Amino acid sequence: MNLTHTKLQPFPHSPPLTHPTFLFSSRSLLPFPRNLKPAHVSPSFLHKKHTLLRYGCFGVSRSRTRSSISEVEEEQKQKPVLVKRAYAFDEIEPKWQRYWEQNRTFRTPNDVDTSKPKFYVLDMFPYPSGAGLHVGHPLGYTATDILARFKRMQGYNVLHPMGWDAFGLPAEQYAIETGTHPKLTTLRNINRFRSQLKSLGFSYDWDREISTIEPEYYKWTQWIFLQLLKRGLAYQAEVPVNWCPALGTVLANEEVVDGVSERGGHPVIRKPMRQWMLKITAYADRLLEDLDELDWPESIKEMQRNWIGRSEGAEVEFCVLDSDGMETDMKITVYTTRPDTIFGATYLVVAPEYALLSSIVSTEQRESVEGYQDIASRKSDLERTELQKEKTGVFSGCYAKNPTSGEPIPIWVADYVLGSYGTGAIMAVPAHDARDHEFASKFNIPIKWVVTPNNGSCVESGKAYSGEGIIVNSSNLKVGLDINGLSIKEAAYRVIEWAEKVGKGKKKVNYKLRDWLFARQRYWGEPIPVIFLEDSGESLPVLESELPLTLPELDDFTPSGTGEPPLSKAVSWIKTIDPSSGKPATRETNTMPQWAGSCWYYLRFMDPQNSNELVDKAKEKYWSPVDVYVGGAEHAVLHLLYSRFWHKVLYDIGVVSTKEPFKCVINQGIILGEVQYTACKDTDGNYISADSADDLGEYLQEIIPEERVVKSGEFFVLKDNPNIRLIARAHKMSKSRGNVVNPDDVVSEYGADSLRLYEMFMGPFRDSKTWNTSGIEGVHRFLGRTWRLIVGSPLHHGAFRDGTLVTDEEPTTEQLRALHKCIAKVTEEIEGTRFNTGISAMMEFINAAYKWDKQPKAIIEAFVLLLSPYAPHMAEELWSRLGHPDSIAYEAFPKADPAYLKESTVVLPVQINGKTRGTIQVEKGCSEEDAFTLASQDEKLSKYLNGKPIKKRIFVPGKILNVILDRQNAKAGSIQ
Ligand code: ANZ
Repeated sequence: MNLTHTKLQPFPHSPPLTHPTFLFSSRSLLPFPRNLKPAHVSPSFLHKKHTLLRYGCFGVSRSRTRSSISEVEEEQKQKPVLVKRAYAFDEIEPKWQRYWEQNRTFRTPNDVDTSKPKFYVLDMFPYPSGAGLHVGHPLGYTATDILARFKRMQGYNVLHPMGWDAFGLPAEQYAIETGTHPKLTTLRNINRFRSQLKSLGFSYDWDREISTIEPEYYKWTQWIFLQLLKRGLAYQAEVPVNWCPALGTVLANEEVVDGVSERGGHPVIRKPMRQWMLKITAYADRLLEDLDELDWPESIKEMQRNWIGRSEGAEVEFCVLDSDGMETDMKITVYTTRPDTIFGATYLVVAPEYALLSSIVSTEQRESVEGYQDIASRKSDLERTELQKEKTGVFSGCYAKNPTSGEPIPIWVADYVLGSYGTGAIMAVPAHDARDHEFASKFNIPIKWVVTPNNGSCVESGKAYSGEGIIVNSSNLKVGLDINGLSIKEAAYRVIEWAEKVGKGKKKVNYKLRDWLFARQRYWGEPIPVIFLEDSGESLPVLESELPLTLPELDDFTPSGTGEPPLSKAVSWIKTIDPSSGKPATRETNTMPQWAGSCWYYLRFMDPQNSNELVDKAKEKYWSPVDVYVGGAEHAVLHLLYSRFWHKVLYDIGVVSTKEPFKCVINQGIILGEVQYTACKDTDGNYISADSADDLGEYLQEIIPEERVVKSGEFFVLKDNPNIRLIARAHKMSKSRGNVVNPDDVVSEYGADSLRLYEMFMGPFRDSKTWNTSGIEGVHRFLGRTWRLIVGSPLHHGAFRDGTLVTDEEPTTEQLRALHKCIAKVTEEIEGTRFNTGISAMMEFINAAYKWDKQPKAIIEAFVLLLSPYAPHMAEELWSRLGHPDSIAYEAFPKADPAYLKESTVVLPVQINGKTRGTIQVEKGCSEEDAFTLASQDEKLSKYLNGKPIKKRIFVPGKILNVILDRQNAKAGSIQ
């Protein structure tokens, strides 16, 4: 697959930068001809700018505020609107993007000097969807870019790559609907993503770009599969899938909504089919233990622990009885974490899909059991457990013997027991398990208490007691077991010991984690490198030397209708010969799931062109592990667990040198759409306050544009009627809501540096935040101020001068103090990934610098270096204007000098006759006399002090100055 980049023209010598105003048509946002000067713009039309930004450019739904904004829109259609550029980002940014591209500035050479420290910073690579980037993408990408640029400047070898997780369902669905080959759609989307990312100035090493759909890449995905197969970690099994008879296809979980197909709403059932599975369960313990070492958010680690779900208990056999109550050869083995409660097991439950069910069910009950099995087959595990409001079940008509009490207990079939966990059968103890209690109460099954609370209080009969306690009612000398009086822990131990002795059970550790279903009945995925001999059906791996096994070309991607994957239509591809026996064989037609390619891509970035190995050993040793991995919290479990699993297998076979792939994982927060204000109205159309709307029962809602809203205390109210409180809510950005912000629009309006800065400034990196257009205007103004401070205001003809305003003077101590404070803060905040507060520090610096008469070069250069990871385009431009011929990207990041960080002045409270009347700012070592002089000169304090006789001064250096006036003399003086 050809992923070569489009050739770029060499960039022309940079033109003088033009006037900082830019004109857009309200409809198209195309620049107006330059000769249209601001003088042509009427003031009323300037006033509309704000409205345009809110409702025109950023894709905020027009329909949702139809009535309120239609008027404004109508006016906008008539007139062009002025948008003020704070500086000429539209010229600077493309210029530097071309420079970086032509000079391959961010290329990490293959032969880096490995004596230098390394920093591998990675984004979760995107699925290149047809919608292009949304503003959520640049949030994480800007953060990693800042880290990459920062570390480069600190002398690290930095690996900062980007690629595409490009197999997937949407391209295939689009192919089915339109006949367009998924490869075409995917490549088109990749091109769009790439150019969008480049327009944001990210410092990726594009020479290392990879895509999971390239045969040179998936050759190694297939190679890993063969290694798993060799070690018995890939196997075939009959596993239930979502089968839609009407569509004749297997559906992915995300294509099934409430038990019907998302497309067409046809019923979907769970049907067992031959599938490839990966034995992730063999790694369950290691996946659990090694979590402790990782610098990951505790919440993700906890989610992974729960997903793996280790539980310790026992398997115990219950003998099935015949209709005469006699023991048969049939046994039901249950899994329990509470063997101590076994005397209280008053019934057994088997899952509807329990394999032995048909052989135990009585003739009378067969019909109702089968009906129940059919209904249960349509439900997902979630619907059967968490979402199920009321327990359901049917009696099997058959009994088993409780091995401890010796009593016959009924066997029920219920879907709250899952076939896929434990043994698919449980001993139900209604006295001590809430689910069993609910079930037993509903079906009138006896409830027997076998645990009593330690404190001697009685158990409540209305619900299960699952706490600590002492065992009661649990002795049967006939079977040699008496656990009465023991704690639940001791009792559990004793029951397991007894079961092992009499051959009726054993200790058992179970995991919630299931083996990974590793096959899809789809076209657009990696072919599974396996063939089946035609005569015996035996499966054999494709030889490693034959990899990659490329995906055959197909014109028809529709499902076959029989459940056979679309690849079964590639008739000539399927037929093959087993090279070792020469026997005819057919190829596997299932493809790998979407997770496959993303399981190991971080390794390929270390050595993307290697055709002999997945990754060169020395390169892997140098770059592993990924130092910082940034992405959405939605990948907390599956992606991160699957890659850890593959990584551990690769570790075991010597391909990688570390036990874990990602040292530190950070989840960026979600960006919610702009806050939407809604007013409530009664049925006559009168506004009512949101706090009283609920009393009204029925009321209408109207979306109110921000211009008509003001904040009042902690609430938002209508500007023209503050009694009307509004509902303010931010929603997830979604196409249907129409609140999606397109980063391209922001870039063309404010520039990439402003977008980058804004996304970092919105709030703490890991928190969810709401989009707010005026926030971008704020950071854009800051960049404009920075530009004007260093370059100056535009000249009379609108263009900016060449070079800068900086002077060669020695900086003053005050200037050095301001700079080093800023260096210390920005460094500390980048290291702590608190990017927002780093920006505040730079804003403070610029505010301070505006008060200086001169801008010494040494100070300004250091500031530009600080700014460069955040706003790299502007920084490069300023750096070159400051006289540096090379890129700023590898310049040393400034270091704070502690000598300038010490606070040299203190604020001293001044008391007059014991009452604090004001403060003065004094040097730290300031004398009493100097402090008093300063106080007497202070505007506020002088009126208490001047001309007044003083009795006493109390001065505590650095803490307080207290002046006691001589009242007596003062009075005497006035009499005289
Ligand atoms: C008797 C009992 C008594 C139980 C009691 C609990 C409390 P975890 O911790 O999740 O592993 N169980 C076993 N297999 C099941 C299945 N396939 N579907 C639904 N439930 C199943 O939970 C293990 C407990 O969940 C087991 O211990 C079993 O109920 C139930 F006071 O056995 B117990």
